[in-house]
Order: sequence, then structure tokens, then C-alpha cells
Amino acid sequence: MKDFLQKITTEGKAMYLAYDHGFEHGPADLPGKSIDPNYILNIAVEGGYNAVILQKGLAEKYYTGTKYQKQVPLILKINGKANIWQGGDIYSYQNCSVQYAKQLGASAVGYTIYLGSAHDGKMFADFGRIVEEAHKLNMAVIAWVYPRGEFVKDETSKEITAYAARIGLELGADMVKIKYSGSRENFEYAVKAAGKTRVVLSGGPKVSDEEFLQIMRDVIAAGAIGVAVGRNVWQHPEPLEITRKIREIIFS
Ligand code: FBP
Repeated sequence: MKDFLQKITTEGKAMYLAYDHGFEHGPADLPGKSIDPNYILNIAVEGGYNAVILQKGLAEKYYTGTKYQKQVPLILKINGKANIWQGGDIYSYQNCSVQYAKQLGASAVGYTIYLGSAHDGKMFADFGRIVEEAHKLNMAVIAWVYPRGEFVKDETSKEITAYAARIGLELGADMVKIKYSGSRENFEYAVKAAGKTRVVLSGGPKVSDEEFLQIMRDVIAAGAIGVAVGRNVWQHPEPLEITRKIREIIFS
């Protein structure tokens, strides 16, 4: 099996800085300096992240052809949705082709699947096609798999999180990004379900340093290879300080 993850991992481990929140949550999620994409790109470089995660527009205007392109790899998020519609059954439309992601300098593409939505089948179909396109171009594919919708009683239960991880494996993802399922034991089950697909933690809303670092310890002990973190780093008053602590857990 070809290792498409080589460019975005270090000895099989990974630390990514996610910054697609302006789209997914709106500027309310980007307090203070974090509204400026350059602020985030500097954290990604100085923090030694394995990649920064951006939507197409940010890549075009702040990454491609700039100094950052040489300093930190890019994971391009190629679908997205806003958080205004609350009518249920979400579908996150693709807004960028894999080919264009490659042109922008991406080493990998990311795509969110809402497992449990009435439209999850369409997202599975999109994802299946994206895997074929990306692998032909020698790019890795990361599945954000988030259980959502009226039939999902608990979005972070042990069983549904492992199901999310398994969907990543079954669809051919090189990596799956899933939420914390409450304990090391629960997360271990998800890592097991993901098989040869690598697992990273999806950071979540800002919590205390102690809480976040404990979650990091749990998921790494459970077999995750790292984290794709956003708010817990760039909403932090000392982003490089918390980065250093996260790094220590992942890479030691
Ligand atoms: P965070 O570490 O800030 O949670 O970022 C991870 C992420 O997956 C982002 O890529 C995305 O914008 C966000 O979480 C979506 O989270 P949700 O759909 O739960 O609001």
C-alpha cells in the first residue's frame, strides 16, 4: 500500500493546524488576531506544524506563491458549510476540485462527511470519487467524519465514533479525523475500527490547557497519530506555548 501521507507526517506522527472556521462557524469564532490568516500561518510555521488546513480562498490569497508555501505543507479542505441553516439533514457541498487543490500546492485534501445525515450517501459517493482523483495525483485524502442529525443520539459515543472511524477505512481515506469519544478506552476502539487508516483527533472547542492536554495524552495512548487542532491553539493567549506542549505529547 502506497504511503500518501509521507509529506504530511513525521515518523508516522502528525500535528495539523486547522483554520476553516471562518467558513464553518463564522468570524465570531476568530477573536482578536485570529481573524488574520497571516497570524495563523505564522503559528503554523513557527510551531512546526506538519500542515495547515485552509479553504480554497485562503490558500489562493495567503498561501500559494508566498513564503509560507515553502515553509509548511497545505491540506486543502474541499467542502464546507455555514452554520446558519438549522433545518436538519446537512450536506456539505464540494467547492474545490482535487486538481485545483494540487495547483494551489496542497499535499492532501480534506472532506467532511456528516454520518447520519439523510445525505450521507451523497457524501460517501463524493468521497469515493475524491479518493480516486487524489491518489492518481499522489495526494493524501483525509476524511473528517462527524456523526450528525436527528438519528444520532450522542455525537461522541464510543460506538458512533468507532463507526465514523470505520467509514473512513471503508471509503479509502488515508486518515480519518474524529472527535474525542470520552476516554482512552473508547478511543482505542475507534483506532481499532479504523484499521490501516490513520486516526487524528479533531480538536474541539476551547477548553482549559489541562483538559486539552489530557485528551491529547488519551488519544495518543489509544493509538492516534496526532491531532488537527484549531481553536485550542489560535484562541489561546500563547499559541506557541500550547503548541510546544501538544508537540511533546505527540512526538515523544
Ligand atoms: P477545532 O480544533 O477548532 O475543533 O477544529 C477542528 C474542526 O474539524 C475544523 O476543521 C472545523 O471547522 C470544525 O472543527 C468543525 O467543528 P463542528 O462541525 O463540530 O462545529
